[in-house]
Formats: sequence, C-alpha cells, structure tokens
Amino acid sequence: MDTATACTGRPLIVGPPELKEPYPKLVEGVVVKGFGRGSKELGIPTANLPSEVVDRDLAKIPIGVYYGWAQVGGGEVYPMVMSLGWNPFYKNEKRSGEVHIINKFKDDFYGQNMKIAILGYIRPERDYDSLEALVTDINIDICAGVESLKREKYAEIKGDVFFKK
Ligand code: ADP
Ligand code: RBF
Ligand code: MG
Repeated sequence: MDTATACTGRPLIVGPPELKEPYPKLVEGVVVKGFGRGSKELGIPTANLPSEVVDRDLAKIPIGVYYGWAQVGGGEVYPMVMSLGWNPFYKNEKRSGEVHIINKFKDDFYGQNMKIAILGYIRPERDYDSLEALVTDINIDICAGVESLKREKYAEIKGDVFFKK
C-alpha cells in the first residue's frame, strides 16, 4: 500500500506532549521465534521478545499498540511500532510483545539482543473481520509511529546511554 493511502483515517500525532510515567520504558531481550504466521510475507515482520521479558518487564504496561525506538545488536537506532497483547485476531493464549522495526534489514536477526524504548501509546488491540483490515491498521500505526517520533523530545532518547552500553 502506498503511504498516502495508508496514512489516512486516524490521527497521526499521538501520545502525550510530555514524556511521563511509564515512559520511556526501556526493555531488552534476545529475539525469539514467534508464531510463524507469515507476518514477514505481509511486509510486517515482528521481532518477538522472550515471554520472560514480557511477563517480567511489561506486566504493568496496558495491552495495546505502542511506538518507540529499537536497536538490534548494538547497531543503529530505528523507529518501531510494537504490539503488546493477546492478538485477538489470532486468539492467542499468551500475552506477547512483538516489535516491527521500521527499517529494511538484509537478514533475519533471531538470537540477537534487541533494545527498545517504548515512548507512547497508539491504540488498543482490536479484532478484525479480515487479515486485510488488520494489515491496513498496522500500516496506519507505522505512519503514526514515524510521525509521532519526529517530535523533538524523542531525539534525546534516541541518543540515550541505554543504546550505547
Ligand atoms: P516470527 O513469527 O518468528 O516472529 P516473523 O514473520 O514475525 O516471524 O518475522 C520476524 C523476524 O524477521 C524477526 O525475528 C527478525 O529476525 C526478522 N526481521 C527482519 N526485518 C525485520 C524488521 N524490520 N522488524 C522486525 N523483524 C525483522
Ligand atoms: N493483532 C491483533 O489481533 N490485533 C491488533 O490490533 C494488532 N495490532 C498490531 C499492531 C502492530 C503495530 C503490530 C506490529 C502487530 C499487531 N498485531 C495485532 C499482531 C499481528 O496479529 C501479528 O503481528 C501477526 O503475526 C500479523 O500477521
Ligand atoms: Mg513475529
């Protein structure tokens, strides 16, 4: 889908004007295999966090869709959108945390350490009548994430020591 079509229908600047509790939420973990449902084939691969990390570090964060920064293996820091929840469309039985990094990678990076800074909330999780409707909404999330991250207060966090350690 082209960006002009994807980026309509919902507000694109989301999240609070100031960063406050619980943001920035800094979390890291090794990228694990997910459900293998072909997110990659849809053009939206999601790097899944280990369930221990989701259960320990993301227990208090409400389920939903978020935006922030992500870094793999100490490399560059990119924009990301994350789904935290039960994926009602697939009726998962476990809460998962999956991160779509807004960058084209040459190779997979399973087993590598991923650091994320969660910076704001986009929307609640939803159920959908079709896979197409889910993908359309995720593409709007990507636009909203990119647009929202352009605000100045987020640039600082991109350069935070968290990503330099
Ligand atoms: P799985 O069900 O195993 O999570 P996916 O289809 O969601 O499979 O693909 C996720 C994998 O794709 C990630 O673990 C990572 O190795 C790779 N990948 C490549 N590009 C990206 C990207 N931009 N964002 C997230 N993961 C990516
Ligand atoms: N799954 C859902 O069931 N409901 C959602 O609202 C939902 N939102 C998502 C938002 C983003 C930004 C991402 C990356 C994933 C989302 N998912 C959601 C998870 C999706 O079902 C999962 O990544 C599938 O593997 C896509 O095929
Ligand atoms: Mg995945």
